[in-house]
Amino acid sequence: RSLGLITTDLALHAPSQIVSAVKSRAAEQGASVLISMVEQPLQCQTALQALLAQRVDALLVNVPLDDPHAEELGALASPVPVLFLDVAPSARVNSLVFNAEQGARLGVEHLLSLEHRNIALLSGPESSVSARARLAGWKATLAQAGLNATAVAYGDWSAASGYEKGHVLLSGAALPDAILVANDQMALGVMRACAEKGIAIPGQLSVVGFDDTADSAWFSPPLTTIRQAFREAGERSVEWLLASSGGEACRQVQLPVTLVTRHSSA
Ligand code: IPT
Repeated sequence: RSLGLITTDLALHAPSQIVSAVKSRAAEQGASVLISMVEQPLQCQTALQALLAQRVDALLVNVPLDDPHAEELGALASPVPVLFLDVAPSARVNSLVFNAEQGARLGVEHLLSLEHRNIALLSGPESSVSARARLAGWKATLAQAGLNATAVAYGDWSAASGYEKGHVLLSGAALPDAILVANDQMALGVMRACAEKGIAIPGQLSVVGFDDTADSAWFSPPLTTIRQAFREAGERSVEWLLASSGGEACRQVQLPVTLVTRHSSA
């Protein structure tokens, strides 16, 4: 059996950890994985057609896609089953996605419990469904606490953008008490910006990331973050695809995320 995997930039930690899990579980099951990396969502259609031409039995797509785009790809592949990893729950396709809003809520509630009130967000790109859902969760949780969600900047998931936007968020007249950063790589850049500005983490600023990729426990200080169990997601995707024969009703699974408390928040 062979699986086709269409993925976003593998230089990013989260997608590469998902691919690693997919590859090893597929190998255990005697299945091969053909990987196609796209730089933009628009390239998905070409990638999908190329994989279908190589007669893959099922497809996994880890690219942030808006509902109509995902639905179109699902229809194009039919009857070959496709599972999407980065779509909104509203998309009428098979999906296995982490609960992004819940993740942002857990992060903000943790910061509120530490008595922080001025909680900024360093968001992922506006083009990403998951980044938008994390932003919505941050905003909603602050609103429920009667607080304003004003300080927001947008990065591109890279540490470099975290560094640059971290400088922007920290150069206003009043320093936020805390920053929820939409992924751990950007949090690494924020920490570097803080070090340059002489801002103590967690003394003057608490930082909470998102992902809990393998390096995050080794940041200095070790990063408090929202854990997405990428290995489990990759393994479950393979199980699902190998068991699916196509033509079944849509199956949508939402995976919970958890708060991992380390030393960057106090
Ligand atoms: C999401 C990661 O949280 C983020 O760090 C970045 O790598 C992004 O992917 C790339 O698209 S995880 C995704 C399954 C929502």
